[in-house]
Amino acid sequence: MYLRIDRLAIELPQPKEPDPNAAAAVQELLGGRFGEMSTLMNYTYQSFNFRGRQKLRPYYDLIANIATEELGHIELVAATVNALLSGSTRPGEPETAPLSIAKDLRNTHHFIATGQASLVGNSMGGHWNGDYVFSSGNLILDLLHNFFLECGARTQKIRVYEMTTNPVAREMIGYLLVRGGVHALAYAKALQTLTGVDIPKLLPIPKIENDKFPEARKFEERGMHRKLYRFSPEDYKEIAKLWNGPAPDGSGNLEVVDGPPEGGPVPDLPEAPESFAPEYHPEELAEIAARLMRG
Ligand code: MN3
Repeated sequence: MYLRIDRLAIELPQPKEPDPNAAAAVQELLGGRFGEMSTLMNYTYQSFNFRGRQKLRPYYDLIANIATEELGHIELVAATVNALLSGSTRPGEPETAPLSIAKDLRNTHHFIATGQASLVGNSMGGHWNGDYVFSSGNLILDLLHNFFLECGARTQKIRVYEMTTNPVAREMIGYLLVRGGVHALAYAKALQTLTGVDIPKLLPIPKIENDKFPEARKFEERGMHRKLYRFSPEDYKEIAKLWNGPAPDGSGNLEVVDGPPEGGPVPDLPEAPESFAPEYHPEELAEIAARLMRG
């Protein structure tokens, strides 16, 4: 089962200007093959399908716990896409074509299929799909796949970072580079305990440290690259058997933190009357809210 906290993983800055083409590029990190939907669903199904959970508890706990953090990552990337899309168009009567700018933007689906909001798809508008989930049932093979997936995800995050200087996109990418680094190292260490092979030595892929990215460096200075959050009130405690010892960068010891990061507020997305989202006019919304308050 899941509990949910109505906060984002970080405090996401809100953009001064809309940037719908940056939103289109960021979609890859949400619904591309190596996006957060893929890390989420791979670890989720591997945890559902895990055999021998009692004997292999630390490995089950690791996969299940990281899966839960990934839920917060799809939420953060979706919030980034939404922030970048907000204000792309202005309210206006339909005959004035208030959405006309959208026909020349990278992803018209943002303006037709949704009310200027995130899609479960990639930067080219292709849908995320279940074929991206690898759940072989072989523990070493699944962990090896997860290590590969995190390295692929890191490569693509860096490429999107190189495509946009938008501070909202870069803040999100900086944070997820740090968290993805934790997950790649966790899977590498898990593989090392099972096989004796020094997999952590392969990192980082690609061969550029996170501290080259100012937005990632900021989170590392807060020690977030050493912390594995335990996303459960009582469970998944055996992750500490895998997540321990010195951090590879020599900055301190790896530690399990009980509970999620403090995070930040979920931004309140403005209404977009020209997209009929959410349709009601502000006065009507206030009236409905007042009615509900009266009970
Ligand atoms: Mn992630």
